Amino acid sequence: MELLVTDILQQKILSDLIDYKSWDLTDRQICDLELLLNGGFYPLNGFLNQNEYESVCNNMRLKSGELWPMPITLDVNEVFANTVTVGDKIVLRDIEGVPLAVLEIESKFQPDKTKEANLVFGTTDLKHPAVDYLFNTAGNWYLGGKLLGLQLPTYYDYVEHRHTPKELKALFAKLGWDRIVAFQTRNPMHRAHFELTLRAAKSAKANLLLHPVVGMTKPGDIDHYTRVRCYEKIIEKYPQQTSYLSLLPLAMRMAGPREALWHALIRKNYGATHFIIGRDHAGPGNNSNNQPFYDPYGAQKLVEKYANEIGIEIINFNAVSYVENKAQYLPSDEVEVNDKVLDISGTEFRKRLRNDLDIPEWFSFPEVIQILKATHPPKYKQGFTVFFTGLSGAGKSTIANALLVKLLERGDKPVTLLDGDIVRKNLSSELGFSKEHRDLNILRIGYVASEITKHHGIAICAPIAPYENTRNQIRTNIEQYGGFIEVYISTDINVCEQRDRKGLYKKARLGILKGFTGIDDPYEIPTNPEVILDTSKLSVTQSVQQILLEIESQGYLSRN
Ligand code: PPS
Repeated sequence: MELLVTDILQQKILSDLIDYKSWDLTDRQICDLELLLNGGFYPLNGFLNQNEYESVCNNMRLKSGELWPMPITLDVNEVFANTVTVGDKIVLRDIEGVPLAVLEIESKFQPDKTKEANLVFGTTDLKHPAVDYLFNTAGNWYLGGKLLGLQLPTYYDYVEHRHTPKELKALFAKLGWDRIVAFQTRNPMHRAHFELTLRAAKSAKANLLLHPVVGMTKPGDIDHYTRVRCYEKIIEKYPQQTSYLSLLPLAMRMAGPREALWHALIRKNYGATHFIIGRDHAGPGNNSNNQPFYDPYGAQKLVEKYANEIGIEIINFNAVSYVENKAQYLPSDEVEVNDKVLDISGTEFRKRLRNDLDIPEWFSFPEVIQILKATHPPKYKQGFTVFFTGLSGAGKSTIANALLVKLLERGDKPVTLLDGDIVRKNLSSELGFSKEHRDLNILRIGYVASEITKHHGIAICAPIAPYENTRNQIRTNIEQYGGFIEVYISTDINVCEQRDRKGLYKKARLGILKGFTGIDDPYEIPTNPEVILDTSKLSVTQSVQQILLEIESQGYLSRN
């Protein structure tokens, strides 16, 4: 059931909006709001209030007793929470400020995040993406209440593949499909997925709904544009008029078993009658001890328990494997002792993609490989960032400039130098040297470098960047797109102070300049830099040579 108001009511609400406070929704909240409004999260009628939240976390049920395993909450920061109170109406807006819904606040509370993490995800390990999100991104206050939907978020990409539950159900009715098996995925589909879905549809005597998630998936996943191009090729491989592709704007939590139950309920809302649960459904990979977060068959076991009340039939599927001597895919329990099973691991597959090596047709369709190869260029075609860090006067700028010249001489890719002083003049002229301002300065540099890297260029950054956490944040962002080579200029502070080219150490010692790095402001030594250089022991040429060798050994520069 959709929560969107009628046009007349919408006009009235829009004229009242001026009196309401506004909350700008985060990417995840926009996904959640869309499914709340379009009925994908039925029976929810808004963001959970405290009672419902506790009931969902503890029992996977709403107060009414209905099954609902995932807390859907509107998290806000303390500053905003302090401006609103129970009974208020607030406007929820998208990133461009378009009002999407009005929330009537019924409940405002501070969650016990540790408890939530343990109950919902079974862990407080920050390697779990949703736990990390909970502790490091989500606000500390939750607002709960009913929603009045004004409009659904607008999309311009793949509009033809996007459907609300109502639209999808109407389409199935028109096509005369009354048995529909839904397949969830957040990855490009290869032959094994194709065979598995085909078998599932055949065994259920049902039509197939490819229902990939295009909202938020696991950080580091292949972007949805690339994936949808692959799905468009795959859907053509199924027997005609048996299968349909529709995109689901869900923000996944990677919560394994609980998530599988949630996925099944959502697919029921979208009109599916059957849902495939495979091995390690919605698993987030390994924890900090290198152990899987969830039992690979935990999802199947949990959903099984609720089989009688979920209202959608589950098709459990073991992994399928390619049996070379039979030239076909078989479920693992049908493989015989003497069969020769072929496999290519995820890591091996990525390596082959990146190095433009052969990927056999039994593993994936050539059309899919072609799309993936185009978006995974070999390393020497990718961009990278060389990120210098070190004290003032350590020699960052000198080496960065010499590296710039060497890279320009080679001419492989366009190079941009983001030196500390240049950035402070052009990008961050209003900033000082407080922790907050330094972080902002470094994050801006990191953002520009990530854009350069994404577009296959070379960024050389040379700020002090004294804080490890901020440097790591930038690394994570840039490594999605290409290389990140951290170069720690380890020159001792005494040497830097003796050099004192700008006379700043002297001023800092005299107390005229406050908060100077290394004197009365901290410098956190990098734990795992790719290169360490002490400019009191190495010449500029030697230093640059070491960096070039590191870049080459990582494969980001061609040898010819
Ligand atoms: S940071 O911490 O990364 O944002 O610093 P950065 O943008 O690299 O700017 C450092 C240059 O600013 C001058 N300067 C200071 N440095 C450190 N601490 C304080 N308080 C300070 N005030 C001014 C200094 O010249 C730095 O340049 P380099 O090239 O590192 O010597």
